[in-house]
Amino acid sequence: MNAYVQRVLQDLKDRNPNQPEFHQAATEILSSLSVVFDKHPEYEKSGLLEMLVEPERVIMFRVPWVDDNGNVHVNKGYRVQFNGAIGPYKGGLRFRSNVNLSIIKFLGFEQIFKNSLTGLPIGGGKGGSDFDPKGKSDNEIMRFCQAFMSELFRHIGQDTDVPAGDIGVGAREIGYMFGYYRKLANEHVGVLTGRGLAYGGSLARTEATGYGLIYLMEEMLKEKKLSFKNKTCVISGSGNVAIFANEKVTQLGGKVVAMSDSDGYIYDADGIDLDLVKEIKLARRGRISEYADKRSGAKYVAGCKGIWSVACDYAMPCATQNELDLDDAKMLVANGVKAVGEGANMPSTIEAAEYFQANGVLFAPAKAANAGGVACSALEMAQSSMRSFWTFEEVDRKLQSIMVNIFRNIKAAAERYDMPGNYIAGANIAGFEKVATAMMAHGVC
Ligand code: NDP
Ligand code: 2IT
Repeated sequence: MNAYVQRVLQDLKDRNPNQPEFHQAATEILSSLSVVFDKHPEYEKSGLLEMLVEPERVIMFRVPWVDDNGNVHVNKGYRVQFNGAIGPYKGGLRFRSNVNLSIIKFLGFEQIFKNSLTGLPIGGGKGGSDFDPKGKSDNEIMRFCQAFMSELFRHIGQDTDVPAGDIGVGAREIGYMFGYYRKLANEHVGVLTGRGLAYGGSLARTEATGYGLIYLMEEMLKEKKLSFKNKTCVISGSGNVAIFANEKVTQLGGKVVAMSDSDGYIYDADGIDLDLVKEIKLARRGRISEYADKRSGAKYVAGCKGIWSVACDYAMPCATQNELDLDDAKMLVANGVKAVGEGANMPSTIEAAEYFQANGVLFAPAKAANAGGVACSALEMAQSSMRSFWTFEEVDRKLQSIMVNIFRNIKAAAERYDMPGNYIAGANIAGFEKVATAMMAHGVC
């Protein structure tokens, strides 16, 4: 590895102990960038990498709220404004009990390069809370969202930082947070994305991450003259990304035979009935196990990891970080998987991703493959600024062309550095280049 890159990576680990997810994301990205730094010694003189790995601002705050029984709870709130060189900070908010600073920093760091890959003017940020929405009443969710926004509102703005959803934050939470932002700031602007259509949202934002993943994979598959037609797919998760990835695969003639949630997975050899999954997971916020109660012929298996033992042509991890490890990758390869597309952020461990690549599996890394969500968020920001709306077809067409361009750019970057087919390196390099150019222009600041 380039000596400068190695030194900054070691320093990052020493100065940020107990942040394993952040170390993992930084290791993967910086390893790929080594070849770029070999060619650009001027970056070291400018301290570019030291600035890049340090968030511009980390906001941590308490979120006190009262449950339906009158008990007081105090959660941790986070917003990491990682890099604003190419545009306002942009990235989701995650509400999940395991959220901590390491997870928010890994997500924020990834987001810098992902957002750059979209070709749109958005910087990288991420936030969230260790609040667990499971089992909470609507009123509890509303009070929590209001408490969270009562601090966050002073740090965000349509030209400063524009949060959106992620795990545990969907249309309901965005609605409550937007309502409270508007009350506190007294302005109706595009300060959050993923808004409802009645108050400034964009058509196709709900579908965008899942659809975008499949659009990018389609383009990648074309390289080997493959498509989704009559192919068997496994998609982990059953949230926003997983559901709309399934919908697009099905539209393209593929068959999804397994999906999961954090408790276990379902297998349905006839192809999963997506309307039933939507009814269980979106409409009722239920458990995926209920699917097997309603469909004879389908089975439910406890434990979400087992999903990778299901044989498939294409696998799409769409749940969470590190959900697919080396053993899972070996199982998938042994069962004949031909392509993997990451819908979740960093779902494969470094070893698993390397194993796929070493065994000839087409591999679309998260920061390229799931960029459709944030890209569509940027389209929502554009529509808000114009005070106008595009049709579903217009947004979908723009999304598709963005995903095709991302694939072409990551492919070209990998080839430029003599690593044809290595889309992990291609995505990291292509995402980095624009951010580096902007930061060099801005000087030491
Ligand atoms: P949702 O909250 O809608 O769904 C999350 C799904 O993943 C649920 O099925 C959930 O199961 C499952 N899950 C969450 N944590 C775990 C875990 N520790 N182990 C196993 N399963 C788990 O979130 P999204 O669909 O929006 O997000 C999924 C992934 O996609 C995340 O990595 C997110 O960062 C990424 N992403 C999301 C984008 C978006 O626009 N929403 C954009 C780009 C990336 P359960 O029901 O049991 O909680
Ligand atoms: O990880 C992600 O890209 C997201 N959760 C979406 C972020 C956004 O601003 O739409």
